[in-house]
This record gives sequence, structure tokens and C-alpha cells, in this order.
Amino acid sequence: MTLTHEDSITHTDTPLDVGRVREGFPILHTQRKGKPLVYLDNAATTQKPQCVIDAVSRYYESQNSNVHRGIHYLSERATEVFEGAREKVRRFINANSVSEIIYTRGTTESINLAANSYGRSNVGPGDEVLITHMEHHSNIVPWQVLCEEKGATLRVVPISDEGELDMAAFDQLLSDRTKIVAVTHVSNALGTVNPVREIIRKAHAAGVPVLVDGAQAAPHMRIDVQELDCDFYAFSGHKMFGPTGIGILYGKEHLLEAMPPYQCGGDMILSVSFEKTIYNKLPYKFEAGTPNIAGAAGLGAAVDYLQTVGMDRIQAYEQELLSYGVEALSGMEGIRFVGTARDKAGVISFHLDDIHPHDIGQLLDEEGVAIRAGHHCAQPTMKRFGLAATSRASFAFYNLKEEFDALAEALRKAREVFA
Ligand code: C6P
Repeated sequence: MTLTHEDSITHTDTPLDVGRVREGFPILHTQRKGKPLVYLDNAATTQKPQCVIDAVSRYYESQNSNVHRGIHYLSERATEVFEGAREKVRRFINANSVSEIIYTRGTTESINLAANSYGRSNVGPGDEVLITHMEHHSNIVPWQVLCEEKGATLRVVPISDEGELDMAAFDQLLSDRTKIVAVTHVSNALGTVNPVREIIRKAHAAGVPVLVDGAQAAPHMRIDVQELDCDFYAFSGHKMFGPTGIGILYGKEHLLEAMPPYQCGGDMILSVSFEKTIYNKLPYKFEAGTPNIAGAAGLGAAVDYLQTVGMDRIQAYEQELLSYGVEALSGMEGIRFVGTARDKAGVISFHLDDIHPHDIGQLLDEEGVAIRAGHHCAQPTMKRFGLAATSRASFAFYNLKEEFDALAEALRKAREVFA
């Protein structure tokens, strides 16, 4: 049976027709050196389906105004789109209330908000913040700065040679000095899926809240913040097929209520006098200034799209892709995988002979294959594996198995060049 584009997207009980899915992503039709571009840099940012591009255009064409301020037609339309998208995101991660969905610029700002607001009011001298050895710089530096300011200590859960968390060490490091645990759901450098449910359960048993960096999880799996029971969950729109410059901090309502504002200005206030300012209610208390309304419109369209395709279907297909990709590369002489955890998503990082990853990246680009080469903003992780950088192929549900064949072929050519 041939699936129509509609069928392949909407019928979640049928296998994903990836060819049809790709038709909805204009940029995936790009030709490079006379061949279809192979885009394997999805952990850096994902491509956008036409419906997201349309939502952003539609916003500027027919809905553009400022939100929450005007009483005129366009302002009401803009506010509807903006708040409608918030409700879509709430549903997407199954938060209890839209009060718990804070718009930010992305994961980085979400974590900075939590560290500056929650952290500053709850971490003091002698306290500890517990992170892991596989964090992105965005989930290290804000906590490090906080610890320096407060006279607290940053503790780090070690990882194994496979790139899995040492949970026995986690148990030992979690103590009555720990004031917050901040952990990535999926490592951008290794692809490891961390046992966040177990981490949250253990941390809560010790009375410690948990922030989960979901930047690399939200595009690949169903997220249910109530089921996870996380206290904060941070993610970026652009890594989940939405626009850049928009992201989310989910926070449990009672925690957000007790937290002071992060940035101050318009929209986050109820009233201002020179004597005293009364803050707005949630979530607006954390949204100072004119927000990224077009970004929210695009993010709303992206989560609608993902829910239509079905996160479970995406996850199942991507597991097939992962096995295929590892298989396609593992026959290659001189390859060393970096990150071989049992549970992985979205990322295959590797080193090839002693060729510098930047050289690999450039040679692959010549073959029309886009990967990322570098430290992936995870320098401590690189150091743990004795490397300065890796080559990283990162995929999404629109990638094809043949694209891993193209990657393997391009890598063979790269080896020949350096032989
Ligand atoms: N990782 C990568 O190529 P922003 O830039 O705020 O959208 O996301 C930051 C971030 C936080 N946590 C994790 C786990 C991430 O992977 C990222 C972004 C990109 O791997 C850019 S360095």
C-alpha cells in the first residue's frame, strides 16, 4: 500500500514513511555537489517543516502586534497565538498548568533562570550543587558561577568508559548538603540517555529538587513532566523543529511561586511605584519585556506537528536508525565510538584514526555530508575520554538509513585522503 503524505504523518499505527515526511521539509531538498544534502547535524539544530515556516510567516502576515498590552484586534490575535502555543507546549510535556510553562530564549536561558532565581535563593555557603560529567556547558557554568558567588561547591557524578553515569557514585555524592541536582536527560556529546526517573526518585527521597536539561531529549522521545516528577525541565524550540530564539523552562508551580524574578521590566509586574513593585502572577513573573511571539507561534506549530507524527513512532524509528548507523560505521577500520551506553538517542560520536575531527568535517562537507566536529560545548566530557574533540553525526526522524551509508562512504574517502 502506498501511503499519502497525510497518511504517513497522521496514522500513528502505520510505520513512518520517511520519504513522505521529508517532503514536508523544504530544506531537505537541498542539493550539494550534485547530490542530495545529507544533514546529520540535528543535535546542533533541526530543520523546520513547512507548517512551522507557515506559522511564523502567518504570524507576521496577519497577526503581528504586541501581546498582553493592546485592546485592539491584532493585539488580541497575537496574544491568542502566543498563549495558545503555551497551552500546546503544556499538553506536549503534560504539565499540570500553563502557569508552569515559562517562555525563554532556549535551554541556556532556562537553566540560567533556574540557577539565578531558584539557585540564588536556595544555595548558600557550604551547600553543594550536584551535576554530572556529561553536561553541556549550559548546565555547568551557571551552577559554577552560583557556587563561586555563594561559597558553595559543585560536585560532579563521574561517568564510565561507555559514557554511562556511575549511579553508585551518585548515591554517595547526594547528601544533606546537596541543594539541587542538575542533569542532562540525553547527552549531546555521547547520546547517552540518563536514568532521570531513578535520579529524581533518589533525589526526592533526600529532599533535593532536580532540574533536567531536556535539550536533546525533547526531539526524540515523549516527555511527561508529571510522570518524571522533575522539578524543572529545560528545552529549546530550535532543536525540536521549531524556530530559534524560543525555549521553555517548565517548573513546578509551588517552586516558581516562591522564586524571585530573573529579569525585570515590562510585563512581569502588576504595579510599579518608586516605593514598591508588585510582581505579576505566573508565568508572566518570569517573562520581562516583549517576548519572541513569532517564535512561540512556530513552536506551537512544531509541537502540533510532532504530536501528529507521534513521539512513540519517532522514537521507534530512531532506534532503528541508531542501530543501522552504528552497524554501517562499525566495520570501518580506525573508528572509535565515543559513547557506547546501552540506552542512547540521536547521536553517534566517533574518532577516526588520528585525523582531526575538523578535517573530517571538512572532507565530509565536500561529499555533501553535514556533521559537527568539535567539543560540542562539553569540554569536560571530551577530557574524560582523553580527547579535545569528536566527529558527531546526529539524526532526526527525517533521516534515512541510506544517509548513514553515504556517511560511511564519505568517511572511507576521507581515510584515503589521509592515508
Ligand atoms: N547543544 C549541540 O550542537 P541552546 O543553545 O540554549 O539552544 O541549547 C544549549 C544546550 C543545552 N544542553 C544540551 C544538552 C545541548 O545539547 C545544548 C545545545 C548544541 O550539541 C549546541 S552547542
